[in-house]
Amino acid sequence: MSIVSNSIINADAEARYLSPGELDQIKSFVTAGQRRVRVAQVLSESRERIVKSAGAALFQRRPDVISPGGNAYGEEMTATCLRDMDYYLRLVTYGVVAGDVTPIEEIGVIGAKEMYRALGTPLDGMAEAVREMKNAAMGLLTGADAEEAGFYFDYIVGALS
Ligand SMILES: CCC1=C(C)/C(=C/C2=NC(=C\c3[nH]c(/C=C4\NC(=O)[C@H](C)[C@H]4CC)c(C)c3CCC(=O)O)/C(CCC(=O)O)=C2C)NC1=O
Repeated sequence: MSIVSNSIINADAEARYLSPGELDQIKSFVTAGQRRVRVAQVLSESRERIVKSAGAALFQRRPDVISPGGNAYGEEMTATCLRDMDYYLRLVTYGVVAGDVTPIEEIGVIGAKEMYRALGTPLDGMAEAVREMKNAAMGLLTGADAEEAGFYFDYIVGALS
């Protein structure tokens, strides 16, 4: 949930106006808005490139996942693996725009480890995939933009580890 809706829910629960502290936080959120939208645009527009190059890097580093017996072995499974990478990149853009990890947490983190364990998908491979997407994204962003996006990639890596 964004800082705006969160502050409103908290304030309204006590039937009060937004506090000066809450308004300050909302002010920084709004001030950084253009940057966040720019970052989300770059990532969305470059999604194919990011997933493709990160996938290649992952399979080079972890040939076992696409080898016989590997979870992503075979054309269909490899495509599903790349699809999952695209899912997490999409969630990064949600986090960037919201300025908050909650959408990522709700859509792609809660229950994810259990799900991947049940599927036999190696969690360290999944985390490595997100790390490789971060690397690819860092090549397209600089300074505060890179830092902003990096935070959400790191959050997912941490959550899947
Ligand atoms: C947006 C929220 C969301 C997520 C996160 C999600 C993940 C997700 N990944 C799945 C499968 C899968 N995920 C992978 C991924 C990989 N295997 C590896 O070895 C690699 C490390 C990795 C790629 C980096 C693979 C290969 C499968 C298919 C496994 C199977 O069917 O046996 C499945 C099982 C159903 C299906 O095949 O679609 C789900 C639900 N679905 C969602 O809706």
